[in-house]
Amino acid sequence: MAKKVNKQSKQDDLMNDVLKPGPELTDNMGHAISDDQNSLKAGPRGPTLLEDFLLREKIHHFDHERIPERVVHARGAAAHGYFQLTESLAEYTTAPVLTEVGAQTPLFTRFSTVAGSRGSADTARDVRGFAVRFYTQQGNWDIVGNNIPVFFIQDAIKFPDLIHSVKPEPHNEIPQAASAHDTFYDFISLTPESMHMLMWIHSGRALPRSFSMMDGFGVHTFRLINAKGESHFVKFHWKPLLGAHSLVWDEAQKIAGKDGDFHRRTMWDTIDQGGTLEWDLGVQIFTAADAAKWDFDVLDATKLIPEDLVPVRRVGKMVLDRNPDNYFAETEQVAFMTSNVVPGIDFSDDPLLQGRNFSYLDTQLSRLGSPNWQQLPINRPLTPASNNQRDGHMRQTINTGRVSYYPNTMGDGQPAEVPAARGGYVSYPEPLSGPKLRIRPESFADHYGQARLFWNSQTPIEKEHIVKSLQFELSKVEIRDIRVRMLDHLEKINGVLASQVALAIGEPARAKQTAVPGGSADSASETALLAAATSPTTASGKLQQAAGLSLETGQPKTPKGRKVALLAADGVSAAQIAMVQKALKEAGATGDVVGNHLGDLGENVKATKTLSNTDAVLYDAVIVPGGVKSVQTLMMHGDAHAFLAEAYKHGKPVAALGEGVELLTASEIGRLLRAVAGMGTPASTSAGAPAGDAVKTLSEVGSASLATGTGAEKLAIQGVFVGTNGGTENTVTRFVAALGEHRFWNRPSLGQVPV
Ligand code: HDE
Repeated sequence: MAKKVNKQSKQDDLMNDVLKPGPELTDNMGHAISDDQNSLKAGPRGPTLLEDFLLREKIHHFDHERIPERVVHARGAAAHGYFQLTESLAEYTTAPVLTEVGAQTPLFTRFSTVAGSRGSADTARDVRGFAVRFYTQQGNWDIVGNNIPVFFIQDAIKFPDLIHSVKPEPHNEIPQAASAHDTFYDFISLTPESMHMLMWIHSGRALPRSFSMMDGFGVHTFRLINAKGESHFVKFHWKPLLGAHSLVWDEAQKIAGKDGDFHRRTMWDTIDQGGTLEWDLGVQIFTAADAAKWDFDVLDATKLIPEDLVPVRRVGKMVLDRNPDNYFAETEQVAFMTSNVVPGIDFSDDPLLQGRNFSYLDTQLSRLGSPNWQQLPINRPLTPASNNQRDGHMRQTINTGRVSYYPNTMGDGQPAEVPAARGGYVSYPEPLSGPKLRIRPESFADHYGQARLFWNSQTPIEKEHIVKSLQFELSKVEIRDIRVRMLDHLEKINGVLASQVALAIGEPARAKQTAVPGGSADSASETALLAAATSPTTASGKLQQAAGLSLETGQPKTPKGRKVALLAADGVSAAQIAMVQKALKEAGATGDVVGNHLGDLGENVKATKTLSNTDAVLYDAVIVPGGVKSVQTLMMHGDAHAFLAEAYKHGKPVAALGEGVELLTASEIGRLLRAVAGMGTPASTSAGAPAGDAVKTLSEVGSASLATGTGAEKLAIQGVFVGTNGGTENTVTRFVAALGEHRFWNRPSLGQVPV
């Protein structure tokens, strides 16, 4: 029977199995252990005895502590939370989770990468899994989605091939968590249906800044069924309240080395410090008649429905606010299934979704090892399961009575079937007919039209990053034929795109006009050329561009959730540190004092990170507070110079206060900043200059004029903020507001920054 749930319900349910460590040590059978550190031996130096049941039990458990990792999406992290409905969809569905406004449904959400194994780095270029389980009154409902709204393939039968091609190559198990290799592009170049998704994969979408800054999509078309039994189609969306934002490739690669746990750590820390991660649930609802009018097929998972055709309606909010107690028991053992739907929600005939409905049930058996995996605490529904299934490995429940069949009279005919009128699940009676065929419908045949729609909808810098990504990945493909096949596909998306990639991999350009690619750095001339490069679309509802596809336009701008490095050494201005920390806190951002050493820097300022244990790529922005001694010390530190140069290169807000301005102007980027501010380059400025001299010289030449007048304004437009001791407060305010801009790509000559 349906049971009323609230946001607390699943936590209460899990508490039944939560085990806190007891005061005394026992083995698994409850025997108290007197010595857990020495095995039982025949004499102090003699052989270990077979009789040692304590040793055997401990090692036996250890030997079997691993289960197979997920075939895909092995690397993941999850959190608990709840969903609250703000707008009823009663017109479309009977599912109370989507009709009871204000009701809070507990949920568990797991984010993941696809290709890498469990220990791989969080920031690989990859689609992110975005799987949400609602523990509803009517049983579990899972939206097992991704952060990209389309998929590589149209038919489930191709999934093993796709995954085999992207996984490490079978002969040497290289490369880990990377698509930049021959087998992937061999397959992709023979699979034109993947071109739309490929464009997303090469965009910033595949490099999210954090889990809380990425969109989620159910991808497939689903159905909503209302009380009259009518069906409407629906696409599910998750829209992050912080906006969707991405890293850049150079950063993502460096983070993989500096902190492979970057995304899971950020989520964990946010929640641990009392914060939340939040998304709106959006729906695109449409009818079969609407679908029939469009020039693409809504059953084709390589196509999206542009928001311009069907706006996304925000109907509720997901809040993640509790970290799991145990990674294995919860995050590793959670077993999502696309087939977990509740009455009022149903499937479409998307052949990818149909295949998934089979796969997820099947995979749990080999991963969790028993048909009783649904009884694991994280998987069991809040509505108790009640049926005649019995036995099997690791059965947890003790089902009483003589009756384990239906129909029966000996058990009073129970558990009894539940008619639809009382909430029993009934599949939508879609009329079906037709010959049995292995065939792809004609309506799935356009493979390039929406790839062009995506391309056209990107800003110039986003196009540049897509080109850079393709240049990088294809240059790693060793077999030339494969590289050339890929260029043929890219040309069908856009000629300039194909040309710029061609130039970087030593092939002739395919468009008349070209620009010199800038290596790994953005090239201004290439970006300018790409700005004008668009292609006519097809299969896009007659749109040439669509809303919601670019990460640079239409995103909420907020400093919330951002992390700032405050570069400091002994003698740093405590007042300025306090001012920055206060402003960050008020804006919902955080700041780490990154010192020349850990701990006390004087006047109660504590460094929680050091120049050698952290890095600019782990922050959204950097600020250098004043304090003569502090700045003199930092001036001597190559790491401090590199910190600023790297943050600047990645387009992040950079600021300096008081004497801190001296470090900024003396760093590698000082020359560029002077040029921007229209001040020329003082000969005495060099990163390697002795500290005392540099500070003195630069004080005279630089900071005052950088911090005021038109020079300062020119810098501010590019996200660089300088404040003399008089004007620090205003500088900090502007710097913190700039965090919401995410990146400043209008900085000239970024390619010249040598980090
Ligand atoms: Fe999955 N997928 N998938 N997938 N998928 C799995 O299920 C599969 C697809 C997605 O955090 C597996 O429990 C097939 C699309 C996520 O635990 C497996 C096909 C989308 C997760 C499986 C697809 C996804 C998985 C591996 C082609 C986006 C991780 C372990 C028909 C809409 C969920 C497991 C978590 C996991 C099969 C395609 C998303 C093997 C056969 C499309 C987020 O069953």
